Amino acid sequence: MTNTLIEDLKWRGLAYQLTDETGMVDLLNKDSISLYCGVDPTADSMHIGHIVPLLTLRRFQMHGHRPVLLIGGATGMIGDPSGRSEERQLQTTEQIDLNVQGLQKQMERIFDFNSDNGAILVNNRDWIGSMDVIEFLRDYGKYIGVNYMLAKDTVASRLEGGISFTEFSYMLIQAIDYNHLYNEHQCRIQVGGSDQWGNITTGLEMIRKTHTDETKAFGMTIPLVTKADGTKFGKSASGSVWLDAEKTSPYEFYQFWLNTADADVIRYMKIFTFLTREEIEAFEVTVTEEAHLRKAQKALAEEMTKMIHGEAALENAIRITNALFSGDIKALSANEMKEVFKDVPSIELTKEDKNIVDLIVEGAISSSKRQAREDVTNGAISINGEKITDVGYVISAADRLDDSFAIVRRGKKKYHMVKFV
Ligand code: 545
Repeated sequence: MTNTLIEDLKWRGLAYQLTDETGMVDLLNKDSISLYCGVDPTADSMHIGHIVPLLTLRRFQMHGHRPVLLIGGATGMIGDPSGRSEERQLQTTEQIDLNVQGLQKQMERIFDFNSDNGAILVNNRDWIGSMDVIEFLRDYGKYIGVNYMLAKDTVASRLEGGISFTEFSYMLIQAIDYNHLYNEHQCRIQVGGSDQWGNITTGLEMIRKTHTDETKAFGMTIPLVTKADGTKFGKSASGSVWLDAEKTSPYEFYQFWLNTADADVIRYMKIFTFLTREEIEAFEVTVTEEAHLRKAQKALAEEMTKMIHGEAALENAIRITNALFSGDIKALSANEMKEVFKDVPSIELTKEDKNIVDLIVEGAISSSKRQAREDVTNGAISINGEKITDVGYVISAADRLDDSFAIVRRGKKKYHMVKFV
């Protein structure tokens, strides 16, 4: 027997490990279910690698199932050893509370909270925070053997280098969560990245041990997103690609997806977008037949920017991209210029009126005074998108954007930022 959702997840390359595929197919064909995925508030924003399991939950939601989104206010106080070779630094409660708020806002962008199968947000601090040590050890600890825990990858790989009792116990808390959500929200599947396999299966063990009836709970992991050239996915020149617009601007976010290699773009469309199989297969044809048009990259960048930052931010990102491409940067606001040109070579000059030739010589934008004069008369120099051909032109306060900088372009594509201090 098959199930259209599971078939779709497999086609997208999202089903890495399933604890019992036949059982899961059976369950999904019979019922609408609830399922969950957890995120620990170790940061105030997720980056694009973190959202793949959440997007997968959203796919379940589109098929009529209910996503339960767990934010780990309790587990975040402990620190998941999964995928880590060293002990984590404990975080303060204040920091965690701030992070919880940030993450909550980001989840709201991905899910539908209002329909009949609207998403539910939960925080494990609500049931773990009030549990006492005796209850923990008697009602839960008793069911999971230390040898079982020692055999888990995340612990076994740390035995030599050392692992605290705190991090060793982490899997028990996540297991109690699954048990709790199985009872309280009828969650039947837990989804996570491949590093979560041990935690998820410990949850299934806990559910089995604390229920006498035949339990029907499953686990599923998502593969790590890879790049065809072997480098790490999700990094741009300036580091991780965050969902938070303050950390990664919508323009940079758009650019990140736009720069996807042909060898990766179709795979990413399957993993990250809600475009249909037919639509993605049509893009696959364009990648082989008219790759230079980069239609798939544009569609991927649009879908992702719209989903995370909204329509208006997407339009802005496209406008900035076009302005840079045509060289017509007059269309940009001072803030947009500052952002777009933050990585071009910059020089500092004092805040005073300055002749154009002197400015480009002092800024080493042209190589000599003679060259600078020639560049200006030839029309090769522009200030803030305005061509300057008069060698007597004086850069004054009127040319200083925000009274602090100007963008000088030499030739077609060489941009410099002059900072006035
Ligand atoms: C806690 C309690 C539960 C169920 C799950 C958890 C969280 C889980 C975990 N997950 C990771 C994580 O990263 C920090 C995000 C920064 C904002 O640690 N124990 O919270 C990652 N997760 C997404 C994927 C992951 C995983 O959020 O599952 O594999 C990364 O892709 O590492 O009851």
